[in-house]
Amino acid sequence: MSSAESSNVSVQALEVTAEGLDIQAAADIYRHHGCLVVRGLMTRYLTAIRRDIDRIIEETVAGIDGATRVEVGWSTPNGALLIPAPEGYHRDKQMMCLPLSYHHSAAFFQSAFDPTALDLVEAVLGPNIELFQLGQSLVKEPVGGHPKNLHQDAAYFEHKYEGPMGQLTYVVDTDLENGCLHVVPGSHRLGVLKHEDTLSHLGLNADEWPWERALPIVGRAGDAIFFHVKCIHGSKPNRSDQPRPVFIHRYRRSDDFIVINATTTANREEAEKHVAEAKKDNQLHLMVRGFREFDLERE
Ligand SMILES: O=C(O)CCC(=O)C(=O)O
Repeated sequence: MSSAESSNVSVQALEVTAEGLDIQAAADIYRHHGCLVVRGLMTRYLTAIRRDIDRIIEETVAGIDGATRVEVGWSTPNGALLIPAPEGYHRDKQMMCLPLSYHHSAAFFQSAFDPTALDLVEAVLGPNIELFQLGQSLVKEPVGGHPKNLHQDAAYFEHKYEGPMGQLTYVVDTDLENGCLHVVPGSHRLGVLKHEDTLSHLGLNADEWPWERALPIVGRAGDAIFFHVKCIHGSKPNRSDQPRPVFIHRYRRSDDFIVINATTTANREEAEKHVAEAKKDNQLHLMVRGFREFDLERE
């Protein structure tokens, strides 16, 4: 194992509780390990967000027959992303990404402004922070819903500076049976690794990066896991009889921007040729803290 990984890190070393949170201590854990678990951080938003996720799941199921082919699967009319279902499943397609976004759900948008979460993000990224993209929700369907192979988000969106700080929240109690997140503490110091095309899109080579190299984070609904854009993470299939949804906010420095955007090895290879052309100009997102100064270079 590389020296950048801390093979003996326990979940206890990564976790804090939202109540009475010591922001600087939490930020230190994040900086050191590239990941941090804040127990109970998002509990107060759950009922409303769960209601909206359930509505989107209903809309998505109703739209599956009208789904059209896209590069990495199928898209339903409401914008959900589907991938091939596991063998023996009652449909040929399963849900992966739900169109839960700041355009769709006020409850979800409000939760992106959680003051404690933003204090923590500010302690790591500095005073001027924007939302990266429009938020995300992933659902694993019951009885074998997709695994997300170990990967770094930087394989999908590599940034000029620090990159986004992700915050993934469990919407239901999540454990080894229904597909809890696994993280590799310290892996954010490994640089961007070579990824392969897998069923769940870009992923690390499974022989080189077996699940045993990662630490499972079992948690309650409302627990939030912060992870660095280069922190290796992923989750196993959902073997329970209920869906396993999560939602994700991503925050970045207001001057940061994508230099490589990819979903497959082929389009990543192409994007790598254009790094020098990347600019902030068309990547202004919504500010959640601080101020964006006028920048003539950008305009
Ligand atoms: O749904 C999950 O558990 C994994 C989410 C994830 O890995 C990602 O969004 O990058």
